[in-house]
Formats: sequence, structure tokens, C-alpha cells
Amino acid sequence: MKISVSAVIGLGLVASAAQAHAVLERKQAIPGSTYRGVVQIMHGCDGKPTTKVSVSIPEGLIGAKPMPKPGWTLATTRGAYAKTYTTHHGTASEGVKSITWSGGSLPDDEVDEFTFLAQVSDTFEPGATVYVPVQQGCAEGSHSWSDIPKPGQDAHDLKAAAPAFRIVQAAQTGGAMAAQAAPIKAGDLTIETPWLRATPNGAKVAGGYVRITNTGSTPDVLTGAAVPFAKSGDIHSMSMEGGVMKMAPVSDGLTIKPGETVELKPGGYHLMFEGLTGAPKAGETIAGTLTFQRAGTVPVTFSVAPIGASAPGGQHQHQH
Ligand SMILES: [Cu+2]
Repeated sequence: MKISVSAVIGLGLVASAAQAHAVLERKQAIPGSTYRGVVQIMHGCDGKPTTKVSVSIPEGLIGAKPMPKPGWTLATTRGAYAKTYTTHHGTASEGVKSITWSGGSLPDDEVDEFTFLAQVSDTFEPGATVYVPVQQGCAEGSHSWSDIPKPGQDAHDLKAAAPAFRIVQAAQTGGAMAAQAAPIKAGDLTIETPWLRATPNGAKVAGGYVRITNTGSTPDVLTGAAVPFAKSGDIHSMSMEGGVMKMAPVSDGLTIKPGETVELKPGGYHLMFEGLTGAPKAGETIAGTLTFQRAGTVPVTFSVAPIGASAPGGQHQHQH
């Protein structure tokens, strides 16, 4: 199968999908476990470098401890918790409430991670979402990734959603592979097996694939995707024209009708990541997002299959 990359570039794609600049690498945690909060900063502010990252520790994350970063000054604030928690070391009624890394400079076209550890209260119920607001300061401008949906509110209405992770039962986790195998629920959507193809160094584009089912009664539209190693993530269709495989951007997004399952797969609809600043390697997992008109920006973990793989497991199909 030959893919005409020059045809894609010739179409002059426009990257317009709303992108979260701050996301949490780990999307799930078990009650009572230690959560490794890895805040990934994917972009600066309108091209300006990030100089400050401030993380608010939500109620129920106990005994938070930041990881220092070379070149960045670390500061924390402490305060009282809403209640007294049982911890691995006894009880705790106060602790770190916010962590700020400042004084560094992260260019717009690079990514970095700001990490803390905290114990997840065993009072969280599986299924709960924990929001971790992040304030991003730049050489010029700032972003507040702190919007939290109110009960019944559509995540789409949020302009700058706070990074979040979900509380799951112990059996649902057990490593990155298990975590990514579990379907992700986002409103009425079920998102399964997000995966990417590894790319050789120097590649300009990377393809991404995923299966999305709409279990609700209202259509939703997939409008874009984001990963840290690409400047843009758009949706493409693929068709045969005169014996040549041609790709074209799906500019209005890909509609997922009620009751329908849409599968993005090699040779069909796919996510097209462009402006690559890195090369995903087979076996890695990559935190990214999918953006929907209704469900909003949904964090997903892409598994990376070998170069040219036709399925997430990495099997090659014969083409005749
Ligand atoms: Cu494409």
C-alpha cells in the first residue's frame, strides 16, 4: 500500500483542533494507592515558552510530594484538609495543597513533565474523576487549566478543562497495557484501543487509529487529536483514486451517530499527526487526547505498534 504524503501536504491542512496544553500522563488510580501525578506541558502560550507550572492538589490526594526539576525552583503551600485521612503512616489532617515549579523555560515546541506523588484516599469510589487544576505561566501570557464540569454539564462547554484521572478498581489496572486495554468512557462515547504506528526517525507524519462507539441518543463529532510529539492531529479519509491511495482531510470532523461504531484503521479513516518533533517507538505508550464536539477533550493512551503494522498487536496483513 503506497500512501502519497505529498498529496497531503499539497492539500494545505489547517490545524485548528482545540488542544489541552496540560494533561496528566496517568489516567487511572486505585483507592489507597500512591498516585504518580505526571503533568505534561504540551505547548506554551501562543508560541511563548512556559516559565511556571503550578499544580493544585485536590482534596483526597494525601501527603503530596513534588519532584524537584533541575533548572526550576520548587515551592509548595500547605494547608488543612477537609477531613482527617488514614494514611500509610497513620493519619493526616493537613499537607501540601499546591506545588509550583518556576524559573525554567520550556519552549513552545518542546514538552516536559512536572511530577508529584500522593496517596489516593480510599474514600474515593471507583468511577469518580479527580481533577487536578494546573496554572501555566509563560514568558508572555498564561493559561488556567482549571475548569471542572458541574454535575450534568457537558465537558464540551469547558474552555480550559482541568487535567483529570479516574478512580478504578484494583482489577482494572496492573500496568500500562491493562490500563489502555480497558475501554474509556467519555459521556455517551466508548473509546477502545487507541494506537499509533511507530515512525522512522525523520518521518513527517504518523497515523493513529481508534474505535469509537456512541451509546447515546445524540450524534457526536470527532474533530481532532493531540499527542506531545506532533504539532497537529487531524482526521483523514483514505480512498483509491486511479490505483493510488489518496488521503484527504475530513474538515468537518467525523460524525459518530447514535448506536454506531466508527473504526479508524489503516486503509480507512485515520488520525494524521503532522509536524512531528519526535518518533514514537514500538512498545511505547503515549498520552494524548481526542477532541469531540460534545464529549470535549478526552485523554487517551495510544499504544505504539511497529512500523507498518496493520493492527495494534503489530500483525502484518498481506496485500495483493
Ligand atoms: Cu492521512
